[in-house]
Amino acid sequence: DLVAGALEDAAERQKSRGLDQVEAAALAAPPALDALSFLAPADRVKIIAEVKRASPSRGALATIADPAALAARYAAGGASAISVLTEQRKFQGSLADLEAVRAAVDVPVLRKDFIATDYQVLEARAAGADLVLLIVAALDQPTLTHLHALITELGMTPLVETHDAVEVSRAVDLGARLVGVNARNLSTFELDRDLFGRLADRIPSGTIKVAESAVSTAGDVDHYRSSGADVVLVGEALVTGDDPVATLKEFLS
Ligand code: IGP
Repeated sequence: DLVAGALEDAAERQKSRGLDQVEAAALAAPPALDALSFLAPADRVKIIAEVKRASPSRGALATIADPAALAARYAAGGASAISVLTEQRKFQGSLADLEAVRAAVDVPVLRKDFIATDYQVLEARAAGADLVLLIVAALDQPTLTHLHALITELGMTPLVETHDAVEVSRAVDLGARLVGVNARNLSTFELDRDLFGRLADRIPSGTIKVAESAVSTAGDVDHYRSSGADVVLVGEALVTGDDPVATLKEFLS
C-alpha cells in the first residue's frame, strides 16, 4: 500500500541522511509560516492549490517541468497555500519539488504524503514545509497523537484528513485546528462530492474546515462553500487546465 511504499522510500533516504542529521536540518531551517492565519475563515472561500504530477487513479496528469514556476502562478492567482505531493511511487513527487516551491512563494507550503514517522515529519520541516498532512485512516490514535504533537512542536500546522464520522471524532479528540474531509476514498478511489457536507457539522466551530478533492468547476467550489468549507484543496483541475491563474481566479470569484 501507499504508506508502506512511502516508508520504504524514507528508509532508503535515511541511509544517506540519518535521523540526527535531518533533525539538525529541521531545527536550523527558517521558521514555519503560521498557516492557520493564512487559512483563517474569511468572507470568501480560500484555496490550497496542489502541485500534482500523477495520481494512482488517473496515472500521469501533467508534465510539470518547473514546480516553482507553477506554484508562483498559483500564488499570483490568489492561492492561500500550496500543497506539494512528495510521494514518489504513484504521485511522482519529491522533497526536491517541495524545496523548489518553498523558495518560490510567500504563502504556506503543505507536505502532502503518507506520513507515519518522525523522520518524515523532520524531513518536511528541513525542506521548508509549513503544513504536514496526517491521514487519520492510515494511523492508529497513539501514532496520530504523537505526530500531531511533533508537527506542532516544530512550529508547523497539521492538516488532519478524514473520510467518515469516526475519523472526524478522532481528529477532534486530537484538538486539531485544521481538519480536512477528502472526497476521494483512498481504497476504492471513488469520489463523493457530498461527503464534506455530511460531515461538516461534526467539525467544531473554531476549527478550519477544508474540503479536499473532486473540484472540477467553479460550481463545485460553490457547493463546498455553501456546505461550510472555509478552504478548498484543488489539484487535478489546476494541473490539467492550461491557465492555472485564470482557473483559480474563476474559482475564487
Ligand atoms: C486534490 P483533486 O481531486 O483536486 O486532484 O484532489 C487533493 O485533495 C488530493 O490530491 C488528495 C490526496 C490526499 C493525495 C487529498 N488527500 C492524500 C494523496 C494523499
